Amino acid sequence: MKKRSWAEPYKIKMVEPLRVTTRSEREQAITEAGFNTFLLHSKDVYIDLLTDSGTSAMSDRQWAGLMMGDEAYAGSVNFYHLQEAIQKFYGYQHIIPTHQGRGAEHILSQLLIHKGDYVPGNMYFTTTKLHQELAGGTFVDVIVDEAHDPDNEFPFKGNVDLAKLQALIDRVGAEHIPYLSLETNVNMAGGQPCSLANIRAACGLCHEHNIKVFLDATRAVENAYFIKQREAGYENHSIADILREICSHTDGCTMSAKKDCLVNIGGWLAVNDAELADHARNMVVVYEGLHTYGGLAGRDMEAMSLGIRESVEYDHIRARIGQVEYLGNALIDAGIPIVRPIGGHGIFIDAARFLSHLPREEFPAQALAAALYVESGVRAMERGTVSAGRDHTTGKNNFPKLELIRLTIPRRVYTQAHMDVTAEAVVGIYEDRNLVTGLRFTYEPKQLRFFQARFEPTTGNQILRDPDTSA
Ligand code: PM9
Repeated sequence: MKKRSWAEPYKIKMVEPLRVTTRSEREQAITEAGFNTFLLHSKDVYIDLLTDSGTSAMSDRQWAGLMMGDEAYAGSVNFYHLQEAIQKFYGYQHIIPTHQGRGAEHILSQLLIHKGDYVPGNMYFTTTKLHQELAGGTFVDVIVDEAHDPDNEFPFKGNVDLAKLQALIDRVGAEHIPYLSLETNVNMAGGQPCSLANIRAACGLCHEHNIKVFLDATRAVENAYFIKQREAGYENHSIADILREICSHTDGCTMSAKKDCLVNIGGWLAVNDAELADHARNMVVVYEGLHTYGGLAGRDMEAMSLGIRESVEYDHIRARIGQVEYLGNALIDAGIPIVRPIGGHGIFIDAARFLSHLPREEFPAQALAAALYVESGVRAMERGTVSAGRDHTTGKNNFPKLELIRLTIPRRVYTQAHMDVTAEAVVGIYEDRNLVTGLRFTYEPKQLRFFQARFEPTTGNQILRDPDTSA
């Protein structure tokens, strides 16, 4: 049979012009931004692949939903729509809206973690781990070893290593483990999924020991798509059914709705335990807003409830992940070292191999993100040593096994032509990669340093000398 291509399952109704800059404008912009792509002004960015968080395009139905915002302080109709959508598609009973994902992480961590506790998780996420630490806990990585190897093609690199989890239980005792922090489509591993068999087994092991399981459901729909593609027995299940099954094994979830749920702001905490829900409602009114809005406008909750319904449509999720695969395959074909298999929300380039002439102490991933911006106006995010921060006890840099930059694809925003331009830019730098210089800190914030840190090149004053113009 002849190959049948898919195309984006939407047409464009409104456009937002992009500004194309010159190389010297970009050199000036990145220097002023301290070689940190987080500190660039978005007006200076051509294709913005910093994050898929809050950057999705909403549908016409969602924009219409904004007009139906009920901005009552208490009991907004939009809260009940949101609650209904979460109960239907995620299956949890009690819903506490928050301004975004970290608001939910804060509440959950403060309620369940005691000083001296251990929180196992399938790889760290920056804000999640920090909230666990601020509550007095210590994060313990229990992801499978395959996740740390960018070339390993294991289809479920997000899986929990049950032996590592058991070893932690044996070492510290179940009473010092408040919950397993289980992330779907693990962000820092490259957007890699967990299998349902593994989710079932990990949750079973925890529940046997009276340990709860809280899902980071931020990209659970993308995980559900990979289960449908890769896990035997699920090929004929709907995305909605798989999502429900994932959640059914857990005790609740935190959610950054800025990703899967197709909105620009929002989050929620969901739990099945009525008493825990009560405690969470008491906290949300202190830190976020009333328990029926949690820091959100009524219209935001309406857009979210509609986004949840759209997110599980097969055509949507196939095209969303298909676009990421399109970019990934273009880079693989050009010989660029990327994390494989291609993940769900972005392409993760192995900066340590790409810039093998730079030592880890000179932050190759940070340098590559800056160089890519100078080369093309494409903005990527560092996901390596700078993101990993310092060890709290020794004060030394953590050197994670993965030193990556992430080209994150916003949902329903860019076309395949933008993916072509991005791939060409990466290949352009790869050809001149030895010209990229390392970086050192000029300012290092104490927490979540990657957001606001500033750097300077270790040699010379340019991150990437243009071979055509430099002497
Ligand atoms: N993720 C991302 O770009 C946005 C901030 S970068 C620190 O990937 C997971 C798996 C996330 C996530 C945010 C959050 C926090 C929790 N879990 O940004 O607070 O990927 O809504 O969510 C970002 P909020």
